Amino acid sequence: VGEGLPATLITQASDAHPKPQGHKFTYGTAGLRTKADTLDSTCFRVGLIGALRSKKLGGKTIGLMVTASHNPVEDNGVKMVDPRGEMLESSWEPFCTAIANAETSDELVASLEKLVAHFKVDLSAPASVVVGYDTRPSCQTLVKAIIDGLSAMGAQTIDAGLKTTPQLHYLVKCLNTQGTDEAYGEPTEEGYYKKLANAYIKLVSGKGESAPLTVDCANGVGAPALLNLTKYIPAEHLSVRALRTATSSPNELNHGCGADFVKTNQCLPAGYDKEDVKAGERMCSFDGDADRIVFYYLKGPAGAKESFRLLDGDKIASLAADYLSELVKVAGIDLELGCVQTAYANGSSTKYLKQRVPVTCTPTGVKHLHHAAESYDIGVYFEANGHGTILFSASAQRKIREASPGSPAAQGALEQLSALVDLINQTVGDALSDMLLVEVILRARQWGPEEWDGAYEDLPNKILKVNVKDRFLFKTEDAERRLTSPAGLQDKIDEVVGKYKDARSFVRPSGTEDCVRVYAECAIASELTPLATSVSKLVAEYA
Ligand code: G16
Repeated sequence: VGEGLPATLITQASDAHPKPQGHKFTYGTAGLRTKADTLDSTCFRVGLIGALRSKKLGGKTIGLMVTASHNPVEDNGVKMVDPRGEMLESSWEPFCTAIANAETSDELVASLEKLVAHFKVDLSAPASVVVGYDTRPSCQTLVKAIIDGLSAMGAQTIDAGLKTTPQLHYLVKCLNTQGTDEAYGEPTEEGYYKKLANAYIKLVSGKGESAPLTVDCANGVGAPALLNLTKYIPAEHLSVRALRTATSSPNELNHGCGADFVKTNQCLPAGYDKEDVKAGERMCSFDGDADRIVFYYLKGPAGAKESFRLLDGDKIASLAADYLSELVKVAGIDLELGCVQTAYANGSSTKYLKQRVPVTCTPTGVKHLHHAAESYDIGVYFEANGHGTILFSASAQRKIREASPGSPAAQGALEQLSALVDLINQTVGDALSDMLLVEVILRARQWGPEEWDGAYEDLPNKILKVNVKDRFLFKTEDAERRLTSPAGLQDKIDEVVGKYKDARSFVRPSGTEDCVRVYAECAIASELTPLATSVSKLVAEYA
């Protein structure tokens, strides 16, 4: 108290990281993200903000992850992680945008002062920030800019090095809970692998040998992470064939592969026809920072488009919700399980889930889903694009630990639940942890992908991107299911949608790419393209 911002140090350091004049940055769906060559000043400023956030929380460790996840290699960004491993508290977001957009050093100091005053940050408190990054070539310079920001604020900096995004979230939670009753794990990458591997081995032991799983690593940081994880799991329990592991060819990142490519195009990664993929085999794709996963398989001959079957985030949610509900029932404990989805969830999945458990819909972005999932004892949240996890509340974990089983079956279910609490990365969606979760359930049920796929049939669906001059003209309400601006557009969309059977379509600005997204689904496959293109045309007319 009484201490001010180190304005001279900030100004001097800021001069080495000038803001591109006139450029507008926005804190979006997953933090600040745009073309990497414009991000130096933003990263420096994110370093300053990270230090202030840590000070605000009395020196708890904050995480900064340099990545643009599913975006192409020329993009980059920063995801900000709060002490329990969740995304930055949303009330800080507008301040981040204002600080990133301050044109001069004086404006920068003034905008930081506003944040300090608004949140009553005690500047004499210590600050600690852990920084990780993915495989993008631009990361090194951007991490240096962040560290300059942290140094100007006198924050303690922990360089975590190359990490997947969920590993960084894990580290943050471990660092903040070590030595307490809620200790989350050993705060090292090795500790992360050991925690997942030990839980997984407990869950699959005695369930027979694993059939091979083909993993598309998106040519990103998931490739070395998967390789490291497999060192802790005997091959009889997990047999993976890792493809698209070319991390030293930066242009290959997310290129024709990865979870976003597979989900958006609803096809195999490019070139898989030459990779000897067989009908009925399980395959999955990570995204560029390994926080998303989608599964898929071929029902018929390779090469035929209609053979491809996607098992996306919605299908993972249904698989997990069913399995966990059963375990809870057998265990004989009283826990409410609920699911959280976004508007992108396929209508069939929502219908399927709603017949079984409570379902909530939030806007896009794990930050929204995560918080909604916290209101259940067991909160299953997945975006259709494969980003998701499962949260067990503190009281649910206690009930699982302390329950006295009434039968050997109940005891088995409680042991499974307790191992699942450790297997599932409860800080954020995690491709590696989710991959193991799906493997556990399929092995427990003795299912192949076809049995899993049998839960419900997806409505035909499509996501299109429309490039517009100013995507911020598009504003939404009702969990992004309806537009409030541009005026009149929603009525036109409703008119179009009304012409098709069981149709749904919505429009929203992307928070990670410079485009507007159009989602469309309907009952009759041949009507899908006319529906999606009509809505896209309307968007272009109103833009
Ligand atoms: C990020 C978010 C996800 C979101 C995705 C697309 O994913 O973490 O929650 O679904 O962006 O968002 P938008 O449609 O706003 O561009 P990632 O994997 O790129 O970090």
